[in-house]
Amino acid sequence: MHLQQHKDLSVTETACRSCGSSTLVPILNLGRTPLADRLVRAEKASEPELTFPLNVVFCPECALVQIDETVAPEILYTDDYPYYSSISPDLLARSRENALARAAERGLDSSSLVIELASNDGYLLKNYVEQGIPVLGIDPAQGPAADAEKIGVRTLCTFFTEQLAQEIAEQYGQADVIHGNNVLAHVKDTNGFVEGIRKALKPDGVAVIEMPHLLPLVEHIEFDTIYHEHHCYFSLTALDNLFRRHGLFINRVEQLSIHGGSLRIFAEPTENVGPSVTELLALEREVGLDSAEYFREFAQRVDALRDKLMALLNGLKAEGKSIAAYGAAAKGATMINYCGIDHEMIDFVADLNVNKHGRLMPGGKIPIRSPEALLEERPDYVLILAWNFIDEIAAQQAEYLAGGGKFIVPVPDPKVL
Ligand code: DWN
Repeated sequence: MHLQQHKDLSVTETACRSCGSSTLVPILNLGRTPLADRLVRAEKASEPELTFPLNVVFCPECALVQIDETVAPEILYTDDYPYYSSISPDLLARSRENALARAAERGLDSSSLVIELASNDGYLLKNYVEQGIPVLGIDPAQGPAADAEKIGVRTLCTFFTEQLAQEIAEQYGQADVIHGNNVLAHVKDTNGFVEGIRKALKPDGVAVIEMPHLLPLVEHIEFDTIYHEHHCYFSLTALDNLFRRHGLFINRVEQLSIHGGSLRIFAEPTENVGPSVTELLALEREVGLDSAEYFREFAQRVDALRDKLMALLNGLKAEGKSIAAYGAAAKGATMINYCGIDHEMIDFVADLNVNKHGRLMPGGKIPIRSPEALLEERPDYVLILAWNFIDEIAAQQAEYLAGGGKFIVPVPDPKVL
């Protein structure tokens, strides 16, 4: 991969992260933005933040959509990286279903091994531990990894690499099942990561990998899911090209509603491609997801969403209405910073994750508080930045809504619910 080194905090890629082609087509430029999960300490509110270009490009050779700036992982995933998977009961339930289904399908037992890449706080692997199935979690975030160990999920607190895969295979044996949810997009060395999956997997094993799906991202204008942690934005077409390059075949795919629309792919060392894959590949070809033309109007649709949201929010402020937000999500940082929303517009952001309380949203510097603040302050409106959890949040905030409060959802079409 040809890199143009500048500074020591990020590099600009001049070649595709998957196939190495240098013919990259720009499709969306979100400008220079702060790091989405680098929440600002209140005492540093007046200090300038690190910002980096957020520029989305398309590779016509292998159909991969990607950003062309790679920020050093040590900068992205600081020791107080705030993301904990177990915050969402819905996500926990889906993860349990996933684990139980894999254990049953594969006949896993005490002689098996299940590995999860980006195992976070043990939210998924704990379901295998309960059944006496050996597990190994891998996650570089110290906080979540420590929480995983507390519930009996053996965890290596480090980044998964091709080299580590080799060491794991020698020390623990190869895995029957390898999970990896919302991690593939995050890795700097995309090819090395997939090659590592193949090396860590038994010849008759299966890699069950989840990632947001590019099709709903474009169809529903989910541009806020674009931030520096996410190097890639995957279509099944691009995934198929990537995995085949490493001797792994996507034989099955499930389409999930989580995170605004995701894929769960089942990749194996032997080719046995089923109809779920051939049908979705055909749909993506029919839509044109493998051509730059498909993305031609995406940038204009993003700007139209921004303009409509800002007209709505500015109108409410002009009427003297108070506005808060819910979900100090990484996607929320992209949303507020691309739209120019800050603490003048939004009084605070409510969030269940206590690790985020007292911090400020990157860029907009909006204070993050507990959800109880919605009942304490009773803002007239709440902008739902974590719109992907709208049902859970509405159920949780029933009292606020019953008292006359109103939600605003920004995606796919900004509106008051
Ligand atoms: O890829 C990633 C996705 C999976 O998670 C990571 N790079 C970072 C993170 O992105 P995100 O922060 O946009 O994801 P979430 O999970 O959509 O963020 C939801 C936010 O909302 C969290 O801060 C937790 C919070 N939350 C809440 O306050 N009440 C979530 C739920 C479900 C709730 O009921």
